[in-house]
Amino acid sequence: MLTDPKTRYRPYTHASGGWGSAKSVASILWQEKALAKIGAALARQNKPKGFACVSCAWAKPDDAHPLEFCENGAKATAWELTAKRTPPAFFAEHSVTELRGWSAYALEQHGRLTHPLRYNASTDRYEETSWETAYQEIGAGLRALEPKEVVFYASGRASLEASFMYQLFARAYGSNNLPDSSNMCHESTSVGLQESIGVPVGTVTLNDFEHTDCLLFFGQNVGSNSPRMLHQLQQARQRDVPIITFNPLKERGLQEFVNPQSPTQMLGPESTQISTQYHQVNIGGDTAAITGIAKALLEMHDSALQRGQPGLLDENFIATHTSGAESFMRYVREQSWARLEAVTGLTRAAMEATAVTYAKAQRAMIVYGMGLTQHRQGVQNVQMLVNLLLLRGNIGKPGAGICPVRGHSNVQGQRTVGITEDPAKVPGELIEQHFAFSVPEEMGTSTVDACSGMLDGSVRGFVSLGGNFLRAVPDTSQMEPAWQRLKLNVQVATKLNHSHLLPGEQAWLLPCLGRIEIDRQDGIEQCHSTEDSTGCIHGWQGVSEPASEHLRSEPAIIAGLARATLSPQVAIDWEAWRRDYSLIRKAIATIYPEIFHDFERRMWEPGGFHRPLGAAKREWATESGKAQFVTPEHLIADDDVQAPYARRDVLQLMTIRSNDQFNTTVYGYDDRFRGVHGTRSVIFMNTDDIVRLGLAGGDWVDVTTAVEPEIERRVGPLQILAYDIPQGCCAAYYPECNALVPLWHHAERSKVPAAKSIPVTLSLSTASAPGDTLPERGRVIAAQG
Ligand SMILES: Nc1nc2c(c(=O)[nH]1)N[C@H]1C(S)=C(S)[C@@H](COP(=O)(O)OP(=O)(O)OC[C@H]3O[C@@H](n4cnc5c(=O)[nH]c(N)nc54)[C@H](O)[C@@H]3O)O[C@H]1N2
Ligand SMILES: Nc1nc2c(c(=O)[nH]1)N[C@H]1C(S)=C(S)[C@@H](COP(=O)(O)OP(=O)(O)OC[C@H]3O[C@@H](n4cnc5c(=O)[nH]c(N)nc54)[C@H](O)[C@@H]3O)O[C@H]1N2
Ligand SMILES: [Mo]
Repeated sequence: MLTDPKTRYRPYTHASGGWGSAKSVASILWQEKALAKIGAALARQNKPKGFACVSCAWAKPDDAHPLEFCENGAKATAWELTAKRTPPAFFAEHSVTELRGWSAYALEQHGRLTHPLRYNASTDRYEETSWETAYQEIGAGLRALEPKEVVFYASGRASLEASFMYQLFARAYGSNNLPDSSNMCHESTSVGLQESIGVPVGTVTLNDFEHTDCLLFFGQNVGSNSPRMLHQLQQARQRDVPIITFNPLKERGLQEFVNPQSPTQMLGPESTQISTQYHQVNIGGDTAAITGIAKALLEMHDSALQRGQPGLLDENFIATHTSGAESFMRYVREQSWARLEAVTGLTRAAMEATAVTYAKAQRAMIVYGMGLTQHRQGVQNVQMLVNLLLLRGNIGKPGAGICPVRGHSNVQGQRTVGITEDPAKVPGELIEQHFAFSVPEEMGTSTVDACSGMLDGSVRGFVSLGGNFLRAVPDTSQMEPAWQRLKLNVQVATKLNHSHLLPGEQAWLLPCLGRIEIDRQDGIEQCHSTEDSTGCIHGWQGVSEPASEHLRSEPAIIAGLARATLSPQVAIDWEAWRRDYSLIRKAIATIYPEIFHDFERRMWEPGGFHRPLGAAKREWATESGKAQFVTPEHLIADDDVQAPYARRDVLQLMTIRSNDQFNTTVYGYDDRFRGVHGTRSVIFMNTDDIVRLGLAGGDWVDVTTAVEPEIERRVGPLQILAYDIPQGCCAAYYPECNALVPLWHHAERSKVPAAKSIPVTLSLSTASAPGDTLPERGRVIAAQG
């Protein structure tokens, strides 16, 4: 909680990147006390024979910059290479109950875990154990449970090698319960794109950024979450390519950028303007906004034809390559401008302006993120983007296409090599043929299903390959007691987090090597691979000495668990794979030959090798054999919000990331780009809403979920910050606000929790405000311009 007298709000008027970024990196390097080591590592980040950044999944260029990293990648590196340690002696001093009261920041700042630990309920402490004892006890524990009672979660970082082993382990054990962080993230993409264009991933590569002549940007905060992409955006802007952004917030990274790695830009007065049009759409207003753009496009098309000029739709492409266009266009024409304006909060002129720019472009791309996927209609949002692209044939040609920005650095790759709850998505026959076990037929659990299973008692065991499940999922106050009822909880992790601190009957904490660390097996250095957001697969290798000699690599830990759990009939020589990862890659290539043939050589190609994507070549692996226009069923992304919407005191809350966090990892309490310093206990609000609700900027409020009142979901106190955000919308930080998201409030079909549109009400807090010393307390904080 915030007691820091340095807490303050100061609008950030500089460009993203620039000196602010350099300063922020310097301060974290200093804080982690390992300057030389981290500096040396950074020089090899995202480089051939270096390591792939542990932060985001953005693509790595083939001609890497001498310092191919960003502010947040540098922070992530420093976080992993910190000189601080959390050894067994630390746990002897602090009980688990005590540690539970620590902040996420304090836990992770304590440094890297060093030894395998087992929870002892009688002392309420984690105690050192040996690796072999841990494997044997966990193996016995898993064998004592029914396979369908156990969930195998993965957080999206582990390499292709570790991930492939992990899903085989789970399936050979008998479970398809393989959710990963993608279930809370881009699963709406995987479902939506698969149905619309026959691939579950984006179609563009870095090369397309060089050829595009229009970029539309929806619900992604590039400056904080994928800053290396700013280089591509800056280059596009230097070619005068328009960038049109739809986002309720005016994110700094989408406004201006100074490349912190360019001396001339750092010293000169020039920054690059990123967005040429910026539309502050209402939360959940994207489907309506795209409908409006499409409507304007159709109107322009019609009038061009009437004037005897060529139309603006790519009619040839639509006729040859698509299906469903008629119904979609009918829907679009039927929507009234008045309704579209009301739902989007944008003017007709704004939607028309976008259509005019879009219609001029021969090659257009759409980039998007969590602002679209984390809604009740997240899948539909994604499909609307595709609809807009299809109208002008913008898929399957250079400089055009769809670009979901994935989160975790290998989240896309984990799915590619079989981490999915859906057995239909893995080549069961090949697995059976080569490894002598059959893939279970029953559908496994998504993240949301795994949570429901914990709540109803049907899930009793949990194995976690990284991540912080308990803090990442919705409904914190329901999930915490359920988590404690688990019989068996196994966490493979690098640092301590709250998922480790509500242990059930039996719990283990298995510390692993981080990606930046040298992975030696029997004295020989191993390499790994990952797939980035653009479907490129790269090899990489750790460069730093491990944080402790007792750490094991993720493949080694999975091999140890598998040996101790599975029957010897499974024809996998886990020990051989552990000793030599090239054997794992060989097995991956055997099971997925189309993507991974000649894997060992191609992973070292500059920029990685690209997986084959039918849609990029206009081959549509969809039900109709064509790219599919999907007519929306709802104009608003959230019907839950609609029901109580009539109540004027209900606001729509989006949970967002600060510039100083990586998911549940809090690096610090500043959100520099949004001008917030020293605190995360804020709620960003529109000035008119503040006044209308009888509140004042600086007030401390409790936030309550406005649906399903039988269950009280409340977070607070948070301090009101008057901010430039559309009326009726508000924002606060994830994961602190996860307690407000009901578990059932998730996207249809993809089951991604609808973390970007939670109906909430506010009340003045009765709790004593945590920030009595705040200079701003009690006075209206000026709205950001
Ligand atoms: N430094 C850093 N990098 C990260 C992460 C991190 O936490 N820190 N996390 C990683 C992960 S796992 C992921 S998934 C990505 C997440 O990266 P993003 O996809 O950028 O996700 P968020 O930060 O949640 O922000 C989403 C953006 O959507 C906007 N938004 C919210 N609701 C709506 C809406 O209804 N419509 C529109 N148009 N916009 C909306 C918000 O204002 C915000 O700018 O980043 C990855 N990279
Ligand atoms: N309300 C709300 N909820 C959300 C979101 C939101 O926007 N709003 N975003 C969702 C999204 S997009 C995502 S991806 C999820 C994130 O969910 P997770 O991926 O589960 O969470 P992280 O915070 O990334 O996990 C951090 C932990 O991973 C461990 N770790 C770090 N590096 C390694 C490693 O190399 N190996 C291993 N084994 N462990 C490691 C550390 O112990 C660290 O504490 O949260 C989701 N939840
Ligand atoms: Mo994510």
